[in-house]
Amino acid sequence: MITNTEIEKRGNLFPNHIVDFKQENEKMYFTTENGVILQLTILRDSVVRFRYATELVFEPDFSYALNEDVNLGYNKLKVYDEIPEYVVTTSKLKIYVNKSNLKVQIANLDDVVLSEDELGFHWEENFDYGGNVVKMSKVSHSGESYYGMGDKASHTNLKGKRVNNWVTDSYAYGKDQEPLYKAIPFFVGLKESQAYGIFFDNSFSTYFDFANEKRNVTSFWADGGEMNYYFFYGPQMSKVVESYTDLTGVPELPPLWALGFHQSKWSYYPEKKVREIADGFREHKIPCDAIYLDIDYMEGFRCFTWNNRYFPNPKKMIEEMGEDGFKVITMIDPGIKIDPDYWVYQQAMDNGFFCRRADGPHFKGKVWPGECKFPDFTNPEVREWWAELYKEMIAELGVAGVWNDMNEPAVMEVPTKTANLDVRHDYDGHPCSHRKAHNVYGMQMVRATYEGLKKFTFPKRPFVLTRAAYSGTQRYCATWTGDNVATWEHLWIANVQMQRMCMSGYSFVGSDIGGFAEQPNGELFARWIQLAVFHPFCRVHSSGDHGEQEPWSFGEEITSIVKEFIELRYQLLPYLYTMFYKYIKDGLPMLQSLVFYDQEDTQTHFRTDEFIFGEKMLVCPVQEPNAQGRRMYFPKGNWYSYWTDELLTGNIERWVPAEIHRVPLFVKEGAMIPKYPVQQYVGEKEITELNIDVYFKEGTENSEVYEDQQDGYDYKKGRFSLRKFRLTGKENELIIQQFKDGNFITPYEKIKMSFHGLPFKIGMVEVDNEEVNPKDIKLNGSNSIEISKDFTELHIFGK
Ligand code: NBV
Repeated sequence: MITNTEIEKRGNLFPNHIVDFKQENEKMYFTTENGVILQLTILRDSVVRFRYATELVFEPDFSYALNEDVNLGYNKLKVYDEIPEYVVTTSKLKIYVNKSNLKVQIANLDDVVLSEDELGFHWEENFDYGGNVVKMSKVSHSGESYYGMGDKASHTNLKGKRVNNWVTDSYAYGKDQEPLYKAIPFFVGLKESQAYGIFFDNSFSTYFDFANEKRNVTSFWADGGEMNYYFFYGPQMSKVVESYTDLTGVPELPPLWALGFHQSKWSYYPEKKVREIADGFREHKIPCDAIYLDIDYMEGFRCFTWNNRYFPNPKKMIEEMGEDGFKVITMIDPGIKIDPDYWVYQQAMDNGFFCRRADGPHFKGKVWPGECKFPDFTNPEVREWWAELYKEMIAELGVAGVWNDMNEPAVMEVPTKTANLDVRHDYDGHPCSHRKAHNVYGMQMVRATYEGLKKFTFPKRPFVLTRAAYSGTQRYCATWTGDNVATWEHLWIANVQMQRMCMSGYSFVGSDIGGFAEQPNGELFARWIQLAVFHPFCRVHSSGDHGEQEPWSFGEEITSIVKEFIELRYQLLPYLYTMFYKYIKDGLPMLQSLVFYDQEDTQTHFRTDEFIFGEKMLVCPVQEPNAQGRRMYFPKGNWYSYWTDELLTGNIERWVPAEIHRVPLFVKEGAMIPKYPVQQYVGEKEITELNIDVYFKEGTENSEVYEDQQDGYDYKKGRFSLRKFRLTGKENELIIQQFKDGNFITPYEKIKMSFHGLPFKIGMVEVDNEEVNPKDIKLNGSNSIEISKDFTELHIFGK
C-alpha cells in the first residue's frame, strides 16, 4: 500500500487561485488558473456533491452506485462572492470555497465547522496508466469518530485505522485484515455531536486514512478516476445514513421466507443427503426455510448444468422439498469453463461476451472448473444474456434463489487473486481497464442475476445473495461476509461487520453462522446462533470438510438451545419484516450500533458489542467461552429483560447474567413487539392471531407492524397492512391507539396483547370508548387480553 507521505514526496499537484465562477441552477463551477474545476452540486439542502477536474476536463458522468429514484430538490440556494471566499448557502449548510487555493470548508448554519480541507484536493499524475491518483485530505479533530465503510473487520469506530477498498476473496480473513470482500467507500463522521457523511464514489481501488498516519488528518484517495464525493449533513447519524441510502438505493421487500432460517454447507449432495438434511429439520422440529446447493450440484462446475448422478431429477426433488416447506437455493459463479462443447461457453464465445486483455486475447483464469473465461458483466448486453440463462433453473426446475460466489472475481493460483489489471471492460459504454471495473464486477454480475430471477420467479419475489459488493449493490440482493473462521474472534468480527454494513446502507446481511473454515464446538455454535438470529440474513454455512454443522450436530443440550433461538426468530418474523419495511421506506438500518442510537452519549462512541435490533430490542452477544454473564452498556431509556421482565435503567454499564441458554436481550420500555406462532417454515400455518408483547411505560411510545401477503407484488398496489400503535401509560391506566394504513386484510381476526411490567391489575377495559365485559374480551389471566384486530383505542384501567 502506498503511504500518504510517499505520495506527497512523489510530487503532488495542487489547485491554485480561482479565476472563474459560473452557476447553472444547482451546479456551480469554480475554475482555477492551473486548470482545476470544482463542480459543486446541491442535491438537497443537506446533500452536496464535490467533483474535481484537472486540465479543465471532466470525465463522462457515470456511476453504478446511484439509485435512479433518488430524492432531489432543495429549498434554498444562494451564492455570495466575498473575500477571501465564495459562500454557498442552503437551508442547512454553508460551504466556503477559498479563492486562493480552492480549499473547502463546510459548516452548519450556526457556523459549526463540519468538514474542513487540510490539503484539500490534490493529485499526482499517474505515469504508468495515465490519468491521476486523486486525493483529498481533511482536518481530523480530537474526539472526532468515524463509522461505516462496509465490511471492515475492525472496531466499529475507525479512528486511527487505514482501510483499502478493493473487493478481494479473503478466505479465513483476520481481524483488521484489509482489503475484504466489499468496497463501500462511505463513512459517517461524528464531531461534537454533529454527524456528517462522505461517500467517495470512485470504483478504482480507494483508500481511507482516519487519522492513522497523521493524528489530525483524515484523507481518502483513489488509484484513478475522479475526486468525486458526496457530503451528507445530519446532524443526526440517522439522517446521514438515510441520505446515503436514498442516494444509493434500497432493495424491494424480500419474500418473507428469505428472513427465515437457512441451512447451507459446501456441499450437500447427492440428493439423498439434501433430503436427509431437510428431514433432520422436520424431525427435530427446528424451523428452516431454505437449503443451499454449493458448486458440487453442477456438472464439472459448469454453471447452469446439473450433475445427473447426484441429482438425477432436480425438478422432482425441488418439488418434493417444496411440499415439505423448503426452498432450494443454488450457487452460480462467474467463471465459465473453457469447453467448446458447453453451451454457455459457446454462446458467450459466439457473441463476444468474454472479457479481453488489453491486446485482444481473452482473459483466462483458473477457478473450480479449471481454466475459465469471464463474462464482462459491465456490458448491458452480457447482463441481459446472463439473466436469460436462469430461465430453466428458475422457471422450469423451481429453484427459489441464487447465490453468486467468487464474483470479486476470485482467480486461483495468481498472487493478485483476481483478474489482470489490463483486462478490458465495457463499463456500460465507458470502456476501461479492470483497475476501474474490478470493484463493480461482482455487483454487475449479481445485478444481472437479480434481473433474471426477478423475471423468472414472477409473480413471486426473487432472492439473490452476493459475496462481492460495491455501494448500491444492496438494491439487488442480500450479502454474506464471506469465508470466516469458527473462532470466538470471528464471532466478534461477525457482530461488528453486521453493524457496520447496516450503517453503510446495506442491511440485508449475515455471516456464515458457526464459521466457514474450521469447526466450532457446541458452545461457540450456540453463542453464534444467539447472535445471528438477530441478523437480517440468518444462514448456517460451513466448508464442510471438518464435520457437521447442522443445528443438531452438537449434542442434545446445544440442539435444544439452538432450536429455542431459531424458534424465537420465527416468532419475531413480523417484527423483522417491519424492520425491513422501515429500512426500504426510510433507509433506517435494521441494526443500529449504540452510537447510532444515541450519538449524544459519548459512552457509545467506542462500544462495539451491543446493538439495537430494529428499533426496540437491545442485544449483546456473549463472545467468550464459559461465560455465565457479561458486562454490557445500556444506552439511554429503560429496558426490560426479555427473559425476566426486570426493568433496568440506561446510560449505565452493568453485569448481566447469560448462561449458555441465554443471550443478553432487552426490550425498550413502551415497545409493542409483534409475534407469530412458531412455524416450521414461513406459510406452514395460517396466522390466526397476532400476538403483541406490550412493555409498559409511563409516557408515550410508538410502534408499527407491517404485514402483507409475504410474497408477490400486491403490496405495491396498496395491499399491505400497516398498524401504527401509540402507547400511553399512566400510573393506573394504559391507552393503546391504533391507526391503520393499507388495504390488505390480515388473515387473523384477533390481536392478543400480553402485558409486561404493568404496574397495576387490569380492572375495567374499554374498547373504542365502550366498556367491555372482561368475559367478552377474554381476559387471559391478569396480563393478557384478546381483542378484535381493528380497534382504534384500547383503554385499560387499573383496579
Ligand atoms: O463454493 C465453495 C465456497 C463456498 O462454500 C463459500 O461460501 C464461498 O465463500 N466458495 C467460497 C469457494 C471456495 C472457498 C475456499
